[in-house]
Amino acid sequence: MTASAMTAVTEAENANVDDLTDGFHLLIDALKINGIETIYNVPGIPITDLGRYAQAQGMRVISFRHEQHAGYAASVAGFLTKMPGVCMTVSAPGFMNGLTALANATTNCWPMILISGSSEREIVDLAQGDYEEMDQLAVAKPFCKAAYRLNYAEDIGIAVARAIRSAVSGRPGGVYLDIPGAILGQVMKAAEGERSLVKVIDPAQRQIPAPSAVERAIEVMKGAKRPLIVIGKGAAYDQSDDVIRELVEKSGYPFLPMSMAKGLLPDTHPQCASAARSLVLKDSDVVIMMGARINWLLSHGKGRQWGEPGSKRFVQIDIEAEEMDSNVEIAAPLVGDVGSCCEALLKAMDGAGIAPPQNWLDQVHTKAQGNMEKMAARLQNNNIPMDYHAALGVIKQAISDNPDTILVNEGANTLDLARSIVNIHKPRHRIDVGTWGVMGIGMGSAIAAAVETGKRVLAVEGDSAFGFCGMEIETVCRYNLPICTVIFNNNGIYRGDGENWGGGDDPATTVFVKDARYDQMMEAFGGVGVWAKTPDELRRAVYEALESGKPTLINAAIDPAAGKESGNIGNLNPSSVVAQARYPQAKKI
Ligand code: ADP
Ligand code: TZD
Ligand code: MG
Repeated sequence: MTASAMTAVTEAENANVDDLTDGFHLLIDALKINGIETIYNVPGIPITDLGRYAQAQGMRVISFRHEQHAGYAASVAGFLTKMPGVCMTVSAPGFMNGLTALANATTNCWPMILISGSSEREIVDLAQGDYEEMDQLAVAKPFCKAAYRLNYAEDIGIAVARAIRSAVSGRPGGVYLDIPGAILGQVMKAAEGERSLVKVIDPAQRQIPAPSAVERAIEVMKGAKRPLIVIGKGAAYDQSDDVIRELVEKSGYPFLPMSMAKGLLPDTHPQCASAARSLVLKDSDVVIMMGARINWLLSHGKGRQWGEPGSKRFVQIDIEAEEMDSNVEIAAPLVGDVGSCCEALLKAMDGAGIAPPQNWLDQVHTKAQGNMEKMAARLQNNNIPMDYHAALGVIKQAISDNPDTILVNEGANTLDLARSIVNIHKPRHRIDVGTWGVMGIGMGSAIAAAVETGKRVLAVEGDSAFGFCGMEIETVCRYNLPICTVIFNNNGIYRGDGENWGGGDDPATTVFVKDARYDQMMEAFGGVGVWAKTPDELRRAVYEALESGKPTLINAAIDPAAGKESGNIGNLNPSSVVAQARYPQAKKI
């Protein structure tokens, strides 16, 4: 301990307890003065009392069954609110469970702070075998944007401020804050403690693009014959919904929303080109990327999907300068926040004669209409067992009738088909597997969405995806959250009809227990459980759940033979001539 800290503690010991504070309360106060009101938590040594005290001090503390889901909840809170979501865990194993979510937050560019208690520093540093011993700070570093450790209670204020600023400034991301348990019990004078708190001023300042960069972008746009705007979840995060819409509408360009940018402009908007996705990606000549990375989700901007090599010029709006030229040349990089870049473009567009040729718009419109009509017919089917389209026809209608509902979505076929079928009507009303395509985000995301917005949530989950986070339905019931979980139960991963290729008694690697009664799990916790085998039963149960707001789980029986291997991304599975020769079954997938 520093000399000044030692003096402070000695002085504190001689003072009246009413004039004192401690690490627990300083941490709670530091979060609160910065507007953080919710902690996503799993209790245990050394942070059990921290959760209790936070609740006592008026914070909302949502205790989960597993840290990974508390972490996913915190990251989604960050995406929805532009403030870091806070996840709190115990040391080593709890910390490691939360780390996946921290890494996922960083990958998705969402602000989150993982606060983990840690063991006695002196013992950890000498590797003397403390309770849950681990050098957590060192472990966390590769997985987050920044990592800090506190050593004195008097530093809590500055450490929390630093964590918040790191999480939300520039490209947002995950931050780790290591709290050795002993610090929580450190005592200091309340007045000094209060002075040590730091309120973070304007941590995510607007970043105005350079005027020359705006001019360059306008020049590229002027030459466009077949323009396109791709909107990503960075734009959804930015919350400049009005100015984004103004830019899209003023330009008249067709737009393609990435999955979590759906609803920024409604999917039913006349300029929405989702139903003509292949056409616009292949044939466009100028593409404006707005808060969307050109990564695997867009085939790295190359290959057949993007048409002739060299046929595109990209304008890219991103807060992170280093993102430019990550995969392809960016003709006009615009470094800044989406709102400021759109405002600057809007001003510069005045009188610049930017209007897409009508024949391009007609071409896109005709293609989209044709595809939508084909799809509409498939969504009406009444097949039993249900296929994905029949079940998603119900979900699509339910969201259209209840557009304020937040849709959470994960799985393979369950994800890919829902993403293209279910229209989203409002910004930040779709949360899914994100950049990594990670399974198990569903329940944490649904809980955060309900807690942060107070809205109804509909979580559409593959049965495998649900299995990664299913125990959190107890959390949903315990906090009585208005979440309706629909499990697309096809008895397995991708399909439920796989066979053991060795012919043995063990089941195939991708199948689960047939007709598992997930609905009964929900009933075990006092929620509403429904086993729905027809579109009508599914419809009734979904509408009732959205009406009542009661925690509900609908076990929707889906044809085990309806899905495709890996949904829409089967092409990413490695393969070899050897394997194909050895296993005839490998060919038919
Ligand atoms: P999607 O998966 O929807 O295509 P990505 O997560 O790949 O979107 O891309 C989001 C991009 O948005 C990231 O490159 C990130 O740096 C950027 N970004 C995040 N916040 C902002 C913001 N406020 N303004 C501009 N760009 C942002
Ligand atoms: N583990 C994690 C954390 N993330 C993953 N993406 C996977 C494993 C691999 N995986 C997928 O990419 S999708 C999927 C797994 C296990 C499950 C698909 O099955 P499902 O959906 O039941 O959720 P469908 O409707 O049966 O396709
Ligand atoms: Mg499945």
